[in-house]
Amino acid sequence: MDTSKPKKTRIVVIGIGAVGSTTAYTLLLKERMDELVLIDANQAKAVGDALDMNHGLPFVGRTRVWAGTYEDCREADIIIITAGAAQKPGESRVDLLKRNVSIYESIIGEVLKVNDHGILLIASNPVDIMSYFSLKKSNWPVNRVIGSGTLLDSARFRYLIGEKLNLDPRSVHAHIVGEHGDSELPLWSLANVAGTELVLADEDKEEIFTNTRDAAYQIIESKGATYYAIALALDRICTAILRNEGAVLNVSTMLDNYHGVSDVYLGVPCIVDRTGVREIMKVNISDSERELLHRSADKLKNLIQSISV
Ligand code: 6V0
Repeated sequence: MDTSKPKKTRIVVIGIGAVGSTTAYTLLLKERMDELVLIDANQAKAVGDALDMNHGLPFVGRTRVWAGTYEDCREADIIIITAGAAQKPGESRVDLLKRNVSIYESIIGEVLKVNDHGILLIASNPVDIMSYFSLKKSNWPVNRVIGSGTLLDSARFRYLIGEKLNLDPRSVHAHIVGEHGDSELPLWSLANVAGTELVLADEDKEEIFTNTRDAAYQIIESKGATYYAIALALDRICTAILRNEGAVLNVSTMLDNYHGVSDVYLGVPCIVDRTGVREIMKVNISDSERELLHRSADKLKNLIQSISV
């Protein structure tokens, strides 16, 4: 009889601000892991959040939650990084770049000292570039460095299509790809409900996509930050990994001749399982979508050059 105890699953969240704390709380409510570790430069915030969440355990279950140190990354299966500066009203995601790169430089360096087997799940913006930087800095296999990409944007897109057609967004299959940001693009050529093409007027499509792309600006304008939906998106990715699902999710990954695009992280449909990004799905796209994808990639490549990775 095998008496060895199964390994406990551990998720570490680094950066316990609006996104990190909401993500941690979402993971806790859904009982995704045995151990949840919170790390923040502002240790008091992590300690307070861990205490607050622990007081809720009698209502949800027996997850261990604590405010930790980088040493706790040693046993981590997934390390979610949401540390960084939040977007200010009117500030573009790319303005955050230089501030966040120096924060990541130190965080990834600390993680690497103790962990060489986990999955890095990157959420800080600009997420595609922070993911690219994390891959280069860690030198981990590409499948284990994942950006949240356009998963959130695709969720917003599906929600808005569902609203317009009076349908449950879970029944709407539609993808936003490219940068998580201003140059993202909708793959209308693939959007469907039960394999049936969407019946939407051009003006409706235009309105749906504009509201998808600009959703973050709208929310930040009204309450300063976005965190509920991204927390659910990060939970979705963690679930696909921990349950070895093989789920198709629009995460950000390194592209290698994807419709002619290489050496850049972009959100595209990927198969996600225990290994991380198991496979990139090379979906058929139209010529105009291909052109927009290239434009999105070129924009990010120019930015990557500005941080000389
Ligand atoms: P926030 O509320 O300011 O939290 C950031 C946290 O990071 C704070 O608690 C800081 O103390 C902490 N922090 C800063 N430096 C360090 C460090 N060196 N080590 C550890 N912790 C540190 O920001 P918020 O939570 O709103 O946003 C976090 C990041 O997520 C930003 O870059 C956002 O732009 C990004 N988002 C990404 C989304 C996506 O779809 N990928 C969606 C929403 C926000």
